[in-house]
Amino acid sequence: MHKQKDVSAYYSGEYRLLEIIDYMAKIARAIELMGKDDPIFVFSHIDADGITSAAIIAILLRELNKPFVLNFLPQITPETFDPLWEDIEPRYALFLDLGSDMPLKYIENTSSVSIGIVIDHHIVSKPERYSKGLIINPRVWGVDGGSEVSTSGMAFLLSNTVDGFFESYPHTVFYAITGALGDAQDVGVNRSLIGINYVLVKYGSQYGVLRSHEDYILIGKSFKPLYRLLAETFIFEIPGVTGSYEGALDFLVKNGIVEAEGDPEKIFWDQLTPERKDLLRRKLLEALILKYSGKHTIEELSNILMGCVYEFAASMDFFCRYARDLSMLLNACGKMRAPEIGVGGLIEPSNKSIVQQMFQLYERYRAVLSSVFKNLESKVNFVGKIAIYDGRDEVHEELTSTISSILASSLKDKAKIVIAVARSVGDSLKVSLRKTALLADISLAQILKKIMPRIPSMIGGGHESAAGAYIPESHFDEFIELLNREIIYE
Ligand SMILES: [Mn+2]
Repeated sequence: MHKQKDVSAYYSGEYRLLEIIDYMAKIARAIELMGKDDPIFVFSHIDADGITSAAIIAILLRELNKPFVLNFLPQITPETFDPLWEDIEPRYALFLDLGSDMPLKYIENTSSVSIGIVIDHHIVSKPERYSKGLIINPRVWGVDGGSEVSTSGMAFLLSNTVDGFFESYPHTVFYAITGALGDAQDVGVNRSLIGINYVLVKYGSQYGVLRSHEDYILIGKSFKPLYRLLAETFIFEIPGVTGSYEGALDFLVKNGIVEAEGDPEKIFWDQLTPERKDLLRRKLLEALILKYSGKHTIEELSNILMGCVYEFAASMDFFCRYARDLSMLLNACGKMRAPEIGVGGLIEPSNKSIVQQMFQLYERYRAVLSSVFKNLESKVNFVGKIAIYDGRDEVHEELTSTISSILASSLKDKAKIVIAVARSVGDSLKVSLRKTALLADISLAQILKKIMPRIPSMIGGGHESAAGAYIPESHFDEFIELLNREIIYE
């Protein structure tokens, strides 16, 4: 019933979706050859895209009766990955969302490997002929892996070439969309998905698995009571509401949206009548315009809050109604170093205990972040114009990027560079760097490149305004000093 053609029928772009799907069918046949004598080792990234991809592939491998072992990694670095890889001596390997070039190198240069598959959407070098590595990356076909499809979408297309897969697991297309949203690929009009992602939305809608419509985008609205939803929405600062549960509840009662006598824990966004939603919308805009009148018009504010919502509609019980909410839950699992809980929930959505653990991880993630931000002042030190959050004894390394991003916005008038530090493996520290507008024309990636040769065993890289590095603890002060020298006259 669902021939592969069905997917491409929705794609009017000039990209070669049919060609991609044909190639996927070949890869699916290669998978048939794998895992007969030895398990397939699957390595995946710990973010929402990696976790949804891993779930789709795990469901596929289980369906094909293939034994497999799933491992999650924050990234592939020789220090952490080599010992694992050498210990396993895999015959079959499958890499998901972990980049393309590095995994291919491991596959090609390891004698024990007989077939290795890489599914990814990051930038890839010009493809060479590989002897045993197979690569599925949209960029190979000229499709923009940054905005048009992520690893989860590619994993879904691959699985969908297997007969009966979609009939048995229609919800996997919702996972594909969730991965794309987790990677911020909602870059179309009204924050909609584009390209192959859009094809997948159409496909899922056609078969009743999902619905998309426009509404306020308030992340968490399917499972947070309304007052918490407002207090924990940070895209704007709503005066008196953002960051305060009491303030948010007052706001809702005062404006007649929630009754004072009712139990606030039981009132959710989706239960509001259209009239009340409208009233809430107006009151929110009134509060926002007081604060942002110089910067935004009321239409702009309303538009920033509005966007495309992707809703689960398959006829099965599912614990999370919106794809954006699901991507946030999965992301929290990864940040709390428990991606296996996230993938478990996706593989077995009816398993109440594992789903409950997902929500607990999200709550813990929020609690960690809010405790970090509560005592922020006392934990940030300045060296010149560098603000340093030293989380060595507070947080683990997965949290440094979130912390440095948020700090960079709150310290934008005080610091040129904001860094967050945590312990990593061995004696090394993970350092996450963000620059602020005070540091104009200089790229963090460039600065790191300059410093790197001077600090033994440092690895680092990144972009113009966001970067990260691993540095031996004994050289940390030296690193800060060198960093300071680089920016002192900027
Ligand atoms: Mn990704």
